[in-house]
Amino acid sequence: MQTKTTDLVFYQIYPKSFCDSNGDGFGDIKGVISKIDYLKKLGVNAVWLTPFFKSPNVDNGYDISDYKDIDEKIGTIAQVEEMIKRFHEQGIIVIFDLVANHTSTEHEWFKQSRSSKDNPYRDYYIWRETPPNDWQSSFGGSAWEYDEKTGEYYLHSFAIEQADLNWDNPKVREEMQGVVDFWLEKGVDGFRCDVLDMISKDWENNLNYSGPNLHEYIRLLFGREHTKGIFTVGECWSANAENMALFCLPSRNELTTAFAFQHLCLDNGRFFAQQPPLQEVCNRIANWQSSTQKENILPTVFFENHDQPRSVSRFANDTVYRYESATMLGAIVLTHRGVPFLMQGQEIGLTNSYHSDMDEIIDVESVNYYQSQKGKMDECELVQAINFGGRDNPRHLLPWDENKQKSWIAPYSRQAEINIKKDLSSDKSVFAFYQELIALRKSEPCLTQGEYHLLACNEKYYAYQRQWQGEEITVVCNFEKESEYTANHGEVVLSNYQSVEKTLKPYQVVIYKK
Ligand code: ISL
Repeated sequence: MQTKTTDLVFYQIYPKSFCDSNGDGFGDIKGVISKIDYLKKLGVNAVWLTPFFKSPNVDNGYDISDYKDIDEKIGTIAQVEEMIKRFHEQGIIVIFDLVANHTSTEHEWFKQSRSSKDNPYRDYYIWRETPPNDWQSSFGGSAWEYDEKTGEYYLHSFAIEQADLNWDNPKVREEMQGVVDFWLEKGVDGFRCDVLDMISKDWENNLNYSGPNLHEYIRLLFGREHTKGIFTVGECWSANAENMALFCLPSRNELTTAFAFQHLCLDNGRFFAQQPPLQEVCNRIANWQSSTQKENILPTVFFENHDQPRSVSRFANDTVYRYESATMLGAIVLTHRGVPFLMQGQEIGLTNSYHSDMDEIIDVESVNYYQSQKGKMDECELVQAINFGGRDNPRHLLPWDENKQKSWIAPYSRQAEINIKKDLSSDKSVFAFYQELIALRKSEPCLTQGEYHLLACNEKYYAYQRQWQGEEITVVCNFEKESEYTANHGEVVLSNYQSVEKTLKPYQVVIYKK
């Protein structure tokens, strides 16, 4: 990998919804290839593609039935290799998703495993005569599913159709090393590792994550001679200021960085239609910045991914101040210390999508929640909660223009008003602001190398500095109300309003340099 880790700016591609090259309603690899120019123009130099492997798609590709083959609607292995080559030609690195905790129940390993208790694959999964605990599936209901054929229960931390692998079986570890190597040989530069801290369970303390062998298992994947230099980012819900270094200190040969979620856990649960206070969200980012800096490790910086509602709707204003909100949130992601990640569509300020007809909602988590609450909760409130927090929000087909296309998922409800073509030709283009932010990050080592210092995070604004070799870049993010800000931080290098006055406007961001 040639680009220095601190210089990376990631863009997350959800292949099924990025660009559909043949009009069958599914985004595909050819579509991705056709838009490399667009990503180059934006300025990103790294992409993460969510799973596009063979899958029955109960959980949109996170239920893999063959790790070494790809979904035929999305393309062929030859096209994937071509895509990697084309990205590399443009100086863009490519990481894939490694779903190591579980497979689809349609995976050959599971089919064998469930067929009899003495099948050689039986121990690839976690079987018990009776449920040993009351673990719940993330998507609702017990995490233990009774299987009639052999009269035992298997563990599924997610959907019933996603069985947890038994990492304590050395064969499973070897298989997963094989998966990593298979894609490295095809040219991929690294992996985003799905729920990585769940591959070792802590049975003793009754936790389905952070078990005693977790770090050893991660090193088996990424601490091998040929895997040490690759880029890896773990999705680690248990990552916090205290344990982050255990995952990411370079000397440990585990991960390059990790996604932690404290700043996205302020909603009182996913289906609770109320914005968390932006001040608290920023406070948590600030804490994360300070603690990782102290430990000398690199954090990630992000607001969105394919599991999160759109940030403008969730944290700011998605109507009159949509442009200002989207650009201010973009500035936060792109001016901190660490590795920034953008979700496709964030670069044009896509909002949540509104659907009153619940038949249009298809994500397994939202559907399960709707079924479980229907009749118990007020229907309007329920619909609102699902629209506000549901995982379909980031997954609609990317609106390249105003024309709704045939699609596997309902189209984005505001496509006529918000789409890429329109944004690119607008005076207030969110894309153009992101371009400027990324260009600024590339041209100012202070933003990639500099130290982070919190100036203030109060009910009015969040202000912080980056400092490097005598240079100083200050970022002031005003929240929803006008507020006075008189400190002088030097010359203004970027703002999302035409003018910068003593009174900061709603969602105004100002970047100063001294
Ligand atoms: O979305 C969530 C439930 O509210 C999260 O807890 C989510 O399940 C968690 O972030 C793990 O996510 C990852 O693994 C899941 C998959 O559905 C998500 O899309 C993926 O990002 C199971 O593979």
